[in-house]
Amino acid sequence: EAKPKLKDPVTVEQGSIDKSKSDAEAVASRITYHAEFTSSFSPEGFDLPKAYFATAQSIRDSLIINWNATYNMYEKMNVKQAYYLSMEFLQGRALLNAIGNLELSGAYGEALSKLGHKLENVVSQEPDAALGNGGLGRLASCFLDSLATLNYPAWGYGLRYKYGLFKQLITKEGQEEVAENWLEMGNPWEIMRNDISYPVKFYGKVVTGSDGKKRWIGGEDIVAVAHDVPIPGYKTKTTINLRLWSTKVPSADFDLSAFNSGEHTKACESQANAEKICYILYPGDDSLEGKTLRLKQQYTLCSASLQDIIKCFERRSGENARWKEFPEKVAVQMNDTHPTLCIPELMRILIDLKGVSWNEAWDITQRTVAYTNHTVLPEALEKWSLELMQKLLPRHVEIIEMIDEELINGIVTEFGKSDPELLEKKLNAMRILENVELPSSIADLFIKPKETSVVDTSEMSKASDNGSIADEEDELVENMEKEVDLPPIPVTPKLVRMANLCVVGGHVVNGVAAIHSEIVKQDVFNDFYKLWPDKFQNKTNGVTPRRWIYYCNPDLSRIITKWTGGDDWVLNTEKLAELRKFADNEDLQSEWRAAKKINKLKVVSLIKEKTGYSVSPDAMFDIQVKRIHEYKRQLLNILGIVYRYKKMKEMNAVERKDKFTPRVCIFGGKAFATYAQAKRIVKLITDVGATINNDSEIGDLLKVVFVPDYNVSVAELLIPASELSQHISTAGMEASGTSNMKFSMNGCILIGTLDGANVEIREEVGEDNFFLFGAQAHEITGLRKERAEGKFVPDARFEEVKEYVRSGVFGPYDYDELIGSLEGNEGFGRGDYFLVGKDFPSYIECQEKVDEAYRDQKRWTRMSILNSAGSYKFSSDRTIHEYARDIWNIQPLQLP
Ligand code: GL9
Repeated sequence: EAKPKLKDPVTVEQGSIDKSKSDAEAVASRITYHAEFTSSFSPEGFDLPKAYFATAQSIRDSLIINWNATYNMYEKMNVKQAYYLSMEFLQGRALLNAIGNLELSGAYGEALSKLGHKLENVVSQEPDAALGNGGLGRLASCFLDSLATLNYPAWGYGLRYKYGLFKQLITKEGQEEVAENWLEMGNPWEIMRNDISYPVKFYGKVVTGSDGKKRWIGGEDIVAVAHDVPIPGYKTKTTINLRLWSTKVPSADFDLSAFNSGEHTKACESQANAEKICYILYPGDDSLEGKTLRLKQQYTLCSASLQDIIKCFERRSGENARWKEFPEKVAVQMNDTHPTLCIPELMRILIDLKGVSWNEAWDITQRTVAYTNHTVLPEALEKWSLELMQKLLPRHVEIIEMIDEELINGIVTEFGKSDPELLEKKLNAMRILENVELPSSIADLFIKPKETSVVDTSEMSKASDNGSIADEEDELVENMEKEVDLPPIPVTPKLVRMANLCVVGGHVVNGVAAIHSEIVKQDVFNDFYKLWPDKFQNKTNGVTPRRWIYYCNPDLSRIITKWTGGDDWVLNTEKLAELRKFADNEDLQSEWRAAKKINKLKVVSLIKEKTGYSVSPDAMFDIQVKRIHEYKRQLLNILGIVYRYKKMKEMNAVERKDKFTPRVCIFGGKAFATYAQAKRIVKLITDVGATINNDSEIGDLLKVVFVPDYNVSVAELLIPASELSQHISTAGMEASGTSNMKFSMNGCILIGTLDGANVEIREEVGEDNFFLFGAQAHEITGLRKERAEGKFVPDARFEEVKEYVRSGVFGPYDYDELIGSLEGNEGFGRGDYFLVGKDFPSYIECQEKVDEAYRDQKRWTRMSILNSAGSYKFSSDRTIHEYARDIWNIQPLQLP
């Protein structure tokens, strides 16, 4: 684009863009005002980056006005408020969403075109706010959108990471990671609150005062500073807040004399130490330093947020503040176990600083907090070294020990001492502390010596679902392995089980899809469930229809609006069901296909730009995008493709065309930086792509592309263009999945296992409109056992495909470690733990059905329409209403 100059005189308009003036003129003058006065760009020119900042700043004014109004209303009304604490928020871009929610799209489009730019080009200047990893972080962001839209009094709390989730480069070697410097040019969406900061302490010691009270003193002090990100609701003034903490040293802490005597690095050390807490999400935790940093991050989030919440409670309640009423004003939701320290932190503040008794503090804490579980992978359920925690948070460990002791007493009371074996089993499963001696009165019941835990040495345990804590066991075992001759010494590190603490300390535990919540009750936390059945709930995930249909798929949205008779489906997704009655209507069908084609064309360009490959928009777009993980089985997908390719090569051109539907197989997703097996999968996909895409015999019949650096913005392009999407995890392992919902909403048909939310999606869209394959969750344990006993006979087609990869058709890389993981019976790391071989035959047979269905475009379009129509349950608005009603007990409150 040419660089237009700013010619118009600047008019300064303060206050909100009122509706009468919300025309292009008013908006344009607001943008030019910011280009001149607020922007951090040089005065000449008005290029795209500058246009983006000025545009964002102009809409930010309106957001601030609404933010303030919302805030003041909450202050005045003193209603109960929910606080969503999460280490991750995957916000993506904000500009289009803000303009759209304020119903200013037309005005902004026109204004920008007057100023020489297209709105869509300006919008695409914005870097993604990638303060998250995958589904868990994106869910948090969808929830904020729904909370604001539905006018619920609620805030999000997180950390302001200086670097977003890494940028992924795809090179000849596979994935490479580089830092994502998303704040480099500044962030127009945040308001730094210099007046809102809290001290956060680490290390030090606990002393008991003459009054018998405990005090945590000494140690390292840092300060957490608030950065507020306004979250506008759709078609409402309600603008809630995402408060992100950054860290620094207390201002008095600068060592001036060291600096003046030339020790510059030393003088700046404490500053650097404090700031690095918020450098990146999930810093590598193989080292003790890495583990310490992660624990500091978690504690910073909990401590700063709770201090803020408590201050707000005291301010709003004034002189009437009564601690036992705290849970009537405050609901704290812990997004997974990362914010577990909320529990001992709230206890500490109440007891040590506010003088509340232990029993009352415990009652308040339990009634205030609730916990969402997002994964059943045992290696992803966080456990922290007790020793590390004791050093970093000595007072919290005392409190956790107390809670553990009370839990032990409770378990003894419940189960009695008459059956020591049962009692021991219960204590082992339910205690918060692991490998920590029991009080002697109870330990005496068990005569036999304590068993030592079995140590898992596999790579898998390090590559947990969210890159979570690989505990000290790994380190110790690695060291042990080096001393070849010595028999392994049993290792029993003392650990704190964060999930158990969450279950004990909160009033509700919820899973994120029906099948997952059942597994949570029947398996992961079964002992707790039997004891407290009422504590356990299901809250099936959802996604915001604003971002995930309305803004990312404008062409489809227009069609939906036309055929459902209005755009109220954006708020009431139940309206989507009305599309059902037109599923066979030829006019709708052809409009539907045309919209898909437009979206596919955008992706054709994206693929060309990012990978250099040319793909045909007439082929079926078959997509799998999600974090790369063995349980998500990208390996099954790529091996299916390899099988397809091999069969094609064995046929002549006519046979090939007859048998196969042309496909573009698209992959995207990041592998955790230290997860070697996941990185090998990325490498295999790109190698297979390089071979197939350059095979002139195959041409447009099959293409395989890996779109680098998958993130929210890329998803917004890929999802509307997809026709088939893959959700093929080993049954029982994907807690929910949320992209499956987005795909279905956008008229994409799913191929998947009966796992996570797939189960419910299939129920809603109808069995005929979902491609199902694979073993079921209840069969998995048996199948694994069968394998381990050497009873599994692999399908010949699976053997053939592995052999083909090993033969070097796809290049010289040694795939033995990857393919070898699918072989043998030895359990983790080998022995096909994720049952790729078991599901392979049913997967490729299901893919043949997909080919057949696609050949009949009428049938396919009908299936596509029925997916959108049946997806209405998966709006995060529905999910949020359920949380508000069943867990938080909050009511909507709207500005006049
Ligand atoms: C996850 C689950 O794996 C997903 O199945 C689920 O949809 C989301 C949201 O509930 O939570 N749990 C989890 O730890 N992650 C998930 O995506 N991980 C990341 O987000 C990195």
